[in-house]
Amino acid sequence: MSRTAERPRPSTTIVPTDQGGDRLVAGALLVAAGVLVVYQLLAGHVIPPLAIFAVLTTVIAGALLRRRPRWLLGLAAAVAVLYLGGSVPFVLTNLAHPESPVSFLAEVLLVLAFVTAIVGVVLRWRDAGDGARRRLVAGAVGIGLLATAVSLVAAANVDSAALQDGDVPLVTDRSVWPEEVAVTAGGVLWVDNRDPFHHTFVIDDAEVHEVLAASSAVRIPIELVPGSYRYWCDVPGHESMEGTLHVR
Ligand SMILES: [Cu+2]
Repeated sequence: MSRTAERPRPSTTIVPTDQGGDRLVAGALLVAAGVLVVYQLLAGHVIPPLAIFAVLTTVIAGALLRRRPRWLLGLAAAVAVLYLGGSVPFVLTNLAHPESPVSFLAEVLLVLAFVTAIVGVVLRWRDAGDGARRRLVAGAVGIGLLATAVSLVAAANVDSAALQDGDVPLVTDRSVWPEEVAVTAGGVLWVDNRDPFHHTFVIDDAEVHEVLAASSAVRIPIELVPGSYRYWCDVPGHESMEGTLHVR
């Protein structure tokens, strides 16, 4: 009689399968990838770091859904930590402007998705059950809905200034400003932000710093000594938005 034939396989060789845990991490990464793609479509141009993370998250999510070696989960967590760590300045500025719903909510969703992925990996490694995963998802969805409500209320309260006779218009579109604009001393500049993101209108030499909510305009009296001034947007990543204001 053979005893070895019926001996169960040692438990150490059994790789625990937890498809729900892997799907949660993969789903969170796919949400992040989707937000990154939509954000670039709305911006109207490719933003290389965001494009790289969109590809990375999609590839890792796809691999996680097909096979589940534990190093893939480690890679998923590492990419999430890398994104959150590398985007701190952008996250902080976008989260500080709920009145611009597109950039605010994109940032909220990205943070929630990557944090969910990281916590999902931890839960997976701890072999936590469905209950813990459900609470994680419910918490993320709840915060997302609350953020949406806050942002919509803030956006509804933005006052946008209308163009008045004699105003000199300065219109930004797809994060580009005209290279030059001329205004007479004592005149008014009507700065119109047509982007779904907030911008700032800054003239360092004159201590001018106006925040422009998404899809809104402000009127800025130009009380400056005639001359040329550099204006720019100091939102992180928008440094190429600049031009010259000629005051006559
Ligand atoms: Cu800007």
